[in-house]
Amino acid sequence: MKEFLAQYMPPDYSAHGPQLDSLNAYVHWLMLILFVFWGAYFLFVLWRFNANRNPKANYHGMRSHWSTYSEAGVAIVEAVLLIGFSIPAWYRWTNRPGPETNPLELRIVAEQFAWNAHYPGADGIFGRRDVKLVSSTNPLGLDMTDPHAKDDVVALNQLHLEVNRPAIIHITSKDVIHSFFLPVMRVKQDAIPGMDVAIHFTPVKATGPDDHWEIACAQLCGLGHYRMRGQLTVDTKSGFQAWMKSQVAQNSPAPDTNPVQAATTSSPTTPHV
Ligand SMILES: [Cu+2]
Repeated sequence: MKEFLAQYMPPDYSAHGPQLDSLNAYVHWLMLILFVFWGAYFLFVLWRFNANRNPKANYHGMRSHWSTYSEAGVAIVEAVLLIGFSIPAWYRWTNRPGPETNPLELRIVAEQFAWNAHYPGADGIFGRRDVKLVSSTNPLGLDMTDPHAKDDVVALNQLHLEVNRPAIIHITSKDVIHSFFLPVMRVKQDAIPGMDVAIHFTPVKATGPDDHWEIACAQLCGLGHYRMRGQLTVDTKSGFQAWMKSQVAQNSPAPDTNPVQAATTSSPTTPHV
């Protein structure tokens, strides 16, 4: 089943991805079994309680305790699903990688219709942000008088991560609800204004020259939703550092350009690579 479904899925390059694909296969098996069982039961009932076979209504109904036992069985199965599967999965989901794994921590701030990636820079501390400072050239309202902000890197529609290094991404939005979706990482999380939702995952493959990995918006967020796309690049350690350096060098855009508009009003036929 997993192999069958994989034909219709994007490739999977994250550490937790195979588990998620296995769960997807189990759910499909379960649904297939339920479909066959309930379909057969439906046909049985049509035949068994046909009006020709039962010309007179039965006023007593079922007298066995079969339904009580089956309901207890359903309750036990649900308890196993909750205690045995959901709670451990929830623990893994909420348990962020510790400092000993040297995670790469960054923010993604969604807006109509772009993704802003905010890296804390060499000091590892995010600069202060103030909504009053938000402008076309400062989409995150970064306060440049804050010493922690000086080395921060803000990238538009570009997300660079490091291979085999856990990433912790704090997801939020400036305007409406968006959904941050990295198909090849098996990651999807709503970006909600006023909330900071941290997700974590580990990319296990660096982007090759022929790979085009997308950041998609998976929530209908307005007329420009279809063009709210970015590019995910997973670098090697040295490649990531080189990219960081290049971003620090060009961190101050010219005041008369609006990077969001420039990137998001490009023709829809432009290949997003
Ligand atoms: Cu969106």
